[in-house]
Amino acid sequence: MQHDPATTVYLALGANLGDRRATITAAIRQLAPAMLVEQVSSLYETVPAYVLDQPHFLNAVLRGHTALEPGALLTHLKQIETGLGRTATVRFGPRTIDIDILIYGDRQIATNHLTIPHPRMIERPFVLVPLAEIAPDLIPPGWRVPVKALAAAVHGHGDVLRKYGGLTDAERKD
Ligand code: PH2
Ligand code: MG
Ligand code: MG
Repeated sequence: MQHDPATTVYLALGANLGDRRATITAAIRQLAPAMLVEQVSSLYETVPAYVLDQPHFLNAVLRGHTALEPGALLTHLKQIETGLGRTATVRFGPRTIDIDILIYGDRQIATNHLTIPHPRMIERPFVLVPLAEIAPDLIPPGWRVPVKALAAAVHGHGDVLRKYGGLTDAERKD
């Protein structure tokens, strides 16, 4: 049997400083060649969670395939964040770009610096709504219900304000 070394992963992207759309687009392009991006959700304007006194976010979720192990993927994502001007600020505070691993295949991981599936995605409308757009029937490892069930519960909450189209062809170009 042929062995496929690539694992399906879901990433969440968020930005609330600078040109949010340009930064998210740049981040997605920089995932290659380490990750093949298969589908990107629409971009959503969202109300900030946890730290309320900060600008609105633009959020998206994508599905990709990678041969990188979780730790190496995390390092790659941190390098992209740094290259796009991310600097250390307060936890949950404003940032030019945030790229989080939501799901890594069927793996459940809990180490000091990485917990997968993402432990707070379950409570985040700004993750659940875009994720349900591209993977409504997905049941994340350890969950009992599909993403769309939880997205439906938070939808209309008012926290996910507006939906923009996905990336244009020009934004996608290599
Ligand atoms: N990210 C945070 C904290 N709060 N709120 C929204 N709406 N979107 C985010 O991506 C976000 C947030 C820390 O990662
Ligand atoms: Mg985050
Ligand atoms: Mg992060």
